[in-house]
Amino acid sequence: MRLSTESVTSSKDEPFRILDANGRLIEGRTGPDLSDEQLVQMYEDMTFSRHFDERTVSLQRQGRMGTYAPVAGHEGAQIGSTYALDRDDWVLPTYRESAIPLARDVEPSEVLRYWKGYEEGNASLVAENVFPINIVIGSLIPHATGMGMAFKYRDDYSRAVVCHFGDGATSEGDFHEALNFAGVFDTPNVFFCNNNQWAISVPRDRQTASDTIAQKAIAYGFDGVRVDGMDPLAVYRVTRDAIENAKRPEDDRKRPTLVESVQYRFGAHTTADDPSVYRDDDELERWQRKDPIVRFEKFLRNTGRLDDERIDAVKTRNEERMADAIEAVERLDDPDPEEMFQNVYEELPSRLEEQFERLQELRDRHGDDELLEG
Ligand SMILES: Cc1ncc(C[n+]2csc(CCOP(=O)(O)OP(=O)(O)O)c2C)c(N)n1
Ligand SMILES: [Mg+2]
Repeated sequence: MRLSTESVTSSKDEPFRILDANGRLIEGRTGPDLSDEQLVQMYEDMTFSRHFDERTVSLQRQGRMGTYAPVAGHEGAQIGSTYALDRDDWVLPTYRESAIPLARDVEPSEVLRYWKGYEEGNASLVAENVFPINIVIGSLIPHATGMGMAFKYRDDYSRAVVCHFGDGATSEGDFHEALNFAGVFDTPNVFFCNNNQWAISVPRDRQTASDTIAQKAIAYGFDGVRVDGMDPLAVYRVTRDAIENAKRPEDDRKRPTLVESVQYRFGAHTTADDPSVYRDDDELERWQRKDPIVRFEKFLRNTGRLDDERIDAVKTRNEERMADAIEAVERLDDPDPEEMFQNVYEELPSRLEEQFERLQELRDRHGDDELLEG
């Protein structure tokens, strides 16, 4: 488990971190190679993500949004790793990573559009080198390796491919196949595991008997590293190192890296879940004390980059940006339910054909409004 510079020091028990709980640089660690402006923008992106989350959950509760998977607790991991990307790199997020397209300048209304059931919202990500989101656990990982292989075949060493997935995904065959191929074909991949301790109601210790997820990289012949996912600066550093390694491997190094980002989801798995039935409030409170936004805000205040006035300005901008996005998405007509059957198969398999016909019958008999209420 080694990467260049300081992040090499990450050990089994202590994930690599740069900031302590009070937002101070840990002794011996250096700050990131980001300008003051970029650091404050990073804070704005993290706080916007939190606001986006709160508003979207509230809209879902009011019946104005579809099922949504909250980000809260993951902002440091998502924004820190996204800031480490170069413009031409690709990132493959899961359903939990709404902050990633937002930080890559995808319009918030497009991200909302996806969660409201419009496939077009997903398609718009591609312009910013963000792969379309899907909900099938682990399924993006072989695509990421395939993308890495394609760049290598084309002798294009200017791009890395960063793929996100959860701790639960590491139990899927897709994870193992993808990492095995990446090791054998030495592809420019960063496999970013958001270990948030739970896969819905399955705790991390029921997911794998390995001490760490990072150590699984050893079996595939490349580096694995653990990072504190609630420290955006540490995540930035580790991901940056991994991306640089993917593009400029030394002779004895493999290009791919497995990053285990150790963090916690504060909210429910999705708006269709109730975490109080399977996890303790104490655990949640312990992790809330490491809130990545509070910690980063302390760092920016301690170092004179942020004050009350600037924070208020960020808050106002976030609220206006989100209000505009909601207005834009609510101006659209509801998506056509027939879209559920499009864009996957050239020709519908018979089982889906039957379901499609059944939908037509129900629409004819009841009309869409009654159907949705029922
Ligand atoms: C192949 C597959 N199996 C099961 C599911 C149902 N499912 C949705 S989310 C989830 C848990 C995933 O947990 P994890 O990978 O840790 O990601 P997290 O939600 O914690 O970010 C499961 C089992 C699915 N979507 N796809
Ligand atoms: Mg998880």
